[in-house]
Amino acid sequence: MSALFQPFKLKEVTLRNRIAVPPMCQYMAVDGLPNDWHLSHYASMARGGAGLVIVEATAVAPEGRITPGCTGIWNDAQAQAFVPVVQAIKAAGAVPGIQIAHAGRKASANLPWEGDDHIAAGDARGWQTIAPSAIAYGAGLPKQPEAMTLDDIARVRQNFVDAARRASEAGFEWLELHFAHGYLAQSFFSAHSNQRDDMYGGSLENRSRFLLETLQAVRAVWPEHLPLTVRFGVIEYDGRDEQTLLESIGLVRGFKAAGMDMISVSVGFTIPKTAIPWGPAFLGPIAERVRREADVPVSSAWGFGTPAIAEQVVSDQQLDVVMVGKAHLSNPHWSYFAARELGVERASWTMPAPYAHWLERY
Ligand code: FNR
Ligand code: 531
Repeated sequence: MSALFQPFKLKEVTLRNRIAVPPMCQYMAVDGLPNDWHLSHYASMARGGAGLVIVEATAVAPEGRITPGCTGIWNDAQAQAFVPVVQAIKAAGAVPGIQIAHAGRKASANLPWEGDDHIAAGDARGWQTIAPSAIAYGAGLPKQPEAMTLDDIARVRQNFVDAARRASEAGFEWLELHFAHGYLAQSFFSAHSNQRDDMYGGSLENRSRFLLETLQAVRAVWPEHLPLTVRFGVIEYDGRDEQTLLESIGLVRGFKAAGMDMISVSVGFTIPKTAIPWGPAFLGPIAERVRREADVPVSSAWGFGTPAIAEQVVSDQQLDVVMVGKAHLSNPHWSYFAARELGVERASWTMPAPYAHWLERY
């Protein structure tokens, strides 16, 4: 029996298998509005058999986009434009998820294929960024952010709440808060980027405050019967890994106590110069430790996109759900071919009859 192709129930939602398409920016939106690109992109991976399809980092406010091409859900027109995407994912048998985000000091960047750096000051395409402290990310993103006032913090927290309500109204059934990858929430947690001297900076409790307050506020509006998850960088590979992991696992326990249903374990990416041990499934053991020590269901990503590896990490109970990203860009039907490669006796189970009938015979 394949562990990867067993259903997974979280709250009142059941995934048909343990394969998730993680959020992957498409940079194809105008004014934050999803369009036919997003519709065909997300529908194709749902059609390919994934259990869960999570829509890319979608900004809760205009200045929270990474690039001018990022999606947003800061207004009702954007939420309405996501409805066909939600319906297409569901029609293909997958669960529609969305990640809501604020890019903080990593915002106002060029599209990756246009040069991965900040849009030059004075260029009308860009905007002033905000962050816990006026400390630039560095590398290709030199522009210094403005340190957020307490009013800014309250406003952005409310932006997350309003975005969650719009996501629910659009029909999404799985919500992921983007608290990872050096964006705003992660940058509150890390002392590399947060050097505030008020209640949101300094101690571990203060550096955790924005994340916990935002999770609690979103939990209050996100339907109780639907999964509320967090993607969080639990390690930075900056030479202080054990300390960061202990602090992070403590915060994950706090997320669970505040109503989080599952954690997506990732890397902090807070500063440019780190020693990330890139390689197949390198986060597996880290995710397993978080799963065990915080006693919470986990997913993770980075190099799990080989059927045998994906099967192994679920079978070994390192992960509950495997996120397969880039492999889905080259093959939206990745899940179907994984089923066949793993000899899942019901390969057609992951592919509807119009395709399966012929694929299984000729
Ligand atoms: C990403 N990733 C990412 N992560 C996230 O939390 N929100 C996002 O919107 C994006 N956007 C994004 C765009 C592109 C083009 C890539 C390649 C990646 C990270 C992604 O979800 C995943 O963690 C990584 O791609 C690693 O998984 P794979 O690709 O090794 O399976
Ligand atoms: C992070 C990434 C780093 C290195 C290789 C692949 C992916 N992602 C983070 C994404 C944006 C694109 C780069 C987000 O979290 C929005």
